[in-house]
Amino acid sequence: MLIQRPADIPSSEITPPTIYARRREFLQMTAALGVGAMLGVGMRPISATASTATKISSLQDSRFSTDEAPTSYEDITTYNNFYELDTGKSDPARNAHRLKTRPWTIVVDGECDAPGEIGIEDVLSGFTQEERIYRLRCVEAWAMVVPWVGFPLGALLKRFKPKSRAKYVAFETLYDPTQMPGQRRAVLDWPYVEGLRMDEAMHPLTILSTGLYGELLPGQNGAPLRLVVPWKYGFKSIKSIVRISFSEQQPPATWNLMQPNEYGFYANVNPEVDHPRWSQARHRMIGEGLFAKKRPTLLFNGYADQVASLYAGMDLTKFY
Ligand SMILES: Nc1nc2c(c(=O)[nH]1)N[C@H]1C(S)=C(S)[C@@H](COP(=O)(O)O)O[C@H]1N2
Ligand SMILES: [Mo]
Repeated sequence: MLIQRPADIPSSEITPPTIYARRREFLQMTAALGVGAMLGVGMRPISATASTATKISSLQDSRFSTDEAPTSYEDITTYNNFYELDTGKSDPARNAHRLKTRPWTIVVDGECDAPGEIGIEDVLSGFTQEERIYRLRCVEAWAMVVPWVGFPLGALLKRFKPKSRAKYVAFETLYDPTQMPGQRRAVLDWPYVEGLRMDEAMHPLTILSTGLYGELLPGQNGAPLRLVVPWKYGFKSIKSIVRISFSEQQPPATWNLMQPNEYGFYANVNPEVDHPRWSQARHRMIGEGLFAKKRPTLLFNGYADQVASLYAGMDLTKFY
């Protein structure tokens, strides 16, 4: 969430030669096996990390995907905001190995008839995993297009039978300074928390993500389970979730608590509402380089047809 410095722009826009070499090997291998046709959109070229990543089986394509070209796997996994793994954009990728994501349990409680918990393996096998290519926009005027793997948050929420008085859903990230070195300093008020209104949480565009590019999520992107809300600024997409609670009252949200005049609870992408320290009217695509032309930002990040009705009658300059 810090102001972007030119040094934050990754140098990974050029695919390193070793990756090309491995990709050639892989192509030769798959051609020999007669499975070359399997290499389609959404499959990434083999890279140095491929050997450690686990493929997610029986993936379905989603009708909610954008047809924009996805950002490279390298950029998506090396240019991150995850302050628990430190504040530099390349720090999370370096520190992700400290995060232990198995076993992993998510507690679901609060205003519901069937509170309980669910293990990550049951999340992976119990909900249909879809590939959804979403544009995610961070608040500091950069965006990525990410082939997420995930499933609708609403499908999980329903299992715990929310009561009718539950008007909001609160989320909490793991707190464990032994695994998350960033939590040893009070950069933020730990644990990271976020919230959605119930109708936002139940909206089919809102997903819990378990992976990207067909593989399990890397730690730096919020393994093993993170939120993705494509019409909101990036900070709403809370990572490494351990608790989900239904509540009657609007729950606290880390950045909103920290700087309420800069980060609202709603955080809907809105070109007309500037951040006090920068314009939000245009944005840069990560991977296109510093000198590429910025693009105009769209209301609700381009998802207005699907979500504008959720905010009918609300003054979006007040509820930013
Ligand atoms: N727990 C936690 N979740 C978090 C953050 C964080 O620091 N801690 N950063 C947020 C911000 S500001 C952004 S832009 C996105 C970045 O997600 P990405 O690294 O997968 O692109 O994660 C969000 N979720
Ligand atoms: Mo962000």
